Amino acid sequence: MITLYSFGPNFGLADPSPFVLKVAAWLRLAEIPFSWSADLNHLRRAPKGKLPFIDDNGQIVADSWFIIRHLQRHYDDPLDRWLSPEQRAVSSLVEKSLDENFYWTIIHARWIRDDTWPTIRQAFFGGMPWPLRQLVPWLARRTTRNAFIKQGMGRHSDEEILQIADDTLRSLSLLLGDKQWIMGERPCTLDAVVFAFVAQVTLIELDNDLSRLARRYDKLLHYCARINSAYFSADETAAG
Ligand SMILES: N[C@@H](CCC(=O)N[C@@H](CS)C(=O)NCC(=O)O)C(=O)O
Repeated sequence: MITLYSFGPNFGLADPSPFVLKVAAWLRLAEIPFSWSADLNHLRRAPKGKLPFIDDNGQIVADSWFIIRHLQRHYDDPLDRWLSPEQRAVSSLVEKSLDENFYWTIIHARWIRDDTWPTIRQAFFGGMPWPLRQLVPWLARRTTRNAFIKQGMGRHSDEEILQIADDTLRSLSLLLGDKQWIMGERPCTLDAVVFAFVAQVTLIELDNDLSRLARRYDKLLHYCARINSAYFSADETAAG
């Protein structure tokens, strides 16, 4: 049995991390059973200091990219077997674009902008006892802001960051077109990836410039809503 170590449901999604949601969506699309183990404290024992990681019958694998490559190897590549080499190449590059670039536009909307930060702070740290409730979010936000600046996204204005997000969303919407799945009639790894990232800005119960922009892409919005309701139960997406 596979255990997926996660943060836990929040804001109407099974997980507020696109990386955790990517692995969960991949397992659901591949029809491989798994159990969730949701706890913020998993970060302390995470092999790479980040979530997700999995335990696959005693084998620990960390990082969504390595987890999916592990699952592809061990479960006979159930989602991408039918893809052409060109489709695999596109899938690989789009995943990297979302992991390494679009992700930071989500960080900007949640952790950097002052409008959404109080909601994030309350959701992630509100249950901590005083004075940790004051100190930990302040430190976490400072660490995130430093990483955001060092990564490079933090050098752009708010408008430029939205422009970058808009370009990605427009490209994804064009890639999807009127198809049911990104590569045609069957789901593949790229569907898990696109769902995981786009749901974080369309289905998420947060209202900010990025979510308002993303919801204008109604094909992407409906695609995410369809996958979310077909593959995740209401119990899984309800914050405990
Ligand atoms: N490359 C990693 C990224 C994972 C990642 O950044 N996870 C974030 C949540 S979205 C995390 O665990 N952050 C906690 C921290 O950095 O302390 C993957 O693909 O799994």
